[in-house]
Amino acid sequence: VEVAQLKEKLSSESSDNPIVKRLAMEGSFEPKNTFYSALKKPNFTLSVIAEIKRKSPSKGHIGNIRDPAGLSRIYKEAGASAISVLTDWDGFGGTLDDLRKVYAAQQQYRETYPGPAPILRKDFIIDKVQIAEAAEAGASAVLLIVSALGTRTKELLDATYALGLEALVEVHNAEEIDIAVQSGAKIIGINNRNLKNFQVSLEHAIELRRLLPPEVVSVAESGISDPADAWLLRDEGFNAILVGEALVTAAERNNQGVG
Ligand code: IGP
Repeated sequence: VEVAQLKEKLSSESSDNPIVKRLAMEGSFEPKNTFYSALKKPNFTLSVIAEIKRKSPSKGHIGNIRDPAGLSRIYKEAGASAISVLTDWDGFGGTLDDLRKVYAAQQQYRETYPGPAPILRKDFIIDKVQIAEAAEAGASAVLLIVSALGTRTKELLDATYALGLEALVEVHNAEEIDIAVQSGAKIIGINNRNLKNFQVSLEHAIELRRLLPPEVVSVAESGISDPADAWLLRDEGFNAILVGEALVTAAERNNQGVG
């Protein structure tokens, strides 16, 4: 991702939203911990973050998803612990409006245990305004990608916490794990997909997970399509997996909320 390019198209929507503006300027809240506690279950219990994803640069078309709210209910009722919503339009065909709809749909579980699934805003976040947008739209957490942010990871993580949100901090190698941990990350996602060649390697994620401090919640991301992969990752100690394509195509096969 070209950070300069991202900067250019940034906050088209947010610039005229007074709530986002106010949040970005003066936000100071206590993080609610909903994302962390949704993912951290007793040892050897694997949580699933189910993703709403229409297409991707590496795979092309994945699913039409006319009704993201309905798909989020299917995910929730199938046992998902959290919902990830891609809000990047150019690469993934998602919008912040998808996230708003998913938030509204999840509110119907307010009176049930353990309540609505917390929502992750999945996007290329490089500015505090995008975190304020996420908060305003109903997200509990945002994705922060260390390979895009480098030494700015701490600045954006601090901004996330100040807005009362949590972060999934994404890493690809040992050096990025160091940056994430030193920046105060509490939830770290190891991306199985190598962003340079799009190859997926679970072994790579398993090796890297051993470098995480024990109190950090570990998430394995990308390319997980087989229950055997999930069992393996669970046995290796991952707290959660993040699954997009396999769940979208399964729902589409069953004609549920997709297509
Ligand atoms: C989901 P998959 O292979 O199950 O659809 O992958 C998720 O890990 C992937 O969408 C993802 C992603 C990202 C997308 C991981 N990191 C960063 C956009 C930006």
